[in-house]
Amino acid sequence: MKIDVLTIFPEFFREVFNFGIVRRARSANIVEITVYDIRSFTTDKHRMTDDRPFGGGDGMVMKCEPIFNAVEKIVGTTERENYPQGTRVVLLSPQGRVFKQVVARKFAEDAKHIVLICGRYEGVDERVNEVLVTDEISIGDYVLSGGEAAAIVLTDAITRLLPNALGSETSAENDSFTNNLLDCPHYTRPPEFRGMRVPEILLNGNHAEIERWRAEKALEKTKKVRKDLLEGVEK
Ligand code: 9WO
Repeated sequence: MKIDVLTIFPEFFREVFNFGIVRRARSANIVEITVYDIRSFTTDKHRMTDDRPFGGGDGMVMKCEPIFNAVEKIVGTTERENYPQGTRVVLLSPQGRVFKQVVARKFAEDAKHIVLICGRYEGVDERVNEVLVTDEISIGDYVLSGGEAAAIVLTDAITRLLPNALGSETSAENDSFTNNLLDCPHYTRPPEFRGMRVPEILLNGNHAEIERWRAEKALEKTKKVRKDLLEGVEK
């Protein structure tokens, strides 16, 4: 899988992909992540990535041209219909459909090449969305100062689902959300800390009972804080 990030703040990504599962997946060539500076695709003297909004109003809008140039260079074409099979050009935006574990799974399965476009200022010229973008995606109902943090979220969530990314010790099957449940509580040593005991059942070595306890706790927690997950309704 190839993941390319388009941003006016490439420095933002300097270290984030150098830790844990993502770092290991990169080392093992399971994923290749490249961060591109949108400014390097400008052609004007002042290397402008933004300009004033048509129709007036506050703030600036990101220009089409450098983003079209970037996609043309990186994907090979600016015609969505002609993208190589498995190409996704994603615009991170609060106006997009909401990113969920099922979406991460779908991308990890089908996508070969993901281009993540990070907006800044008041937004991106809509012609980018109309022509280049295959998926407009939001990571949740809040406004950020730009798409960069969202691009990190997608990259992390998708990379860890790629075949062999997790290694043999762990599996994505037990992850929260795989079965529409939140995760169960976890404990480690010591068995008593400042008077707080680890639940006895986890210490007795009966794995069938432990699995039953974990399932029960996961369900309890989900009912309490995320009833919508159980009802299968969007919230
Ligand atoms: C601002 C705003 C205010 C009220 C109602 C809707 C609104 N949408 C926006 C908006 O899209 N602002 C963006 C801020 C403009 C481009 C940079 N910003 C941003 C936020 N980029 N990406 C996000 C974001 C948020 C959640 N998930 C993915 C991306």
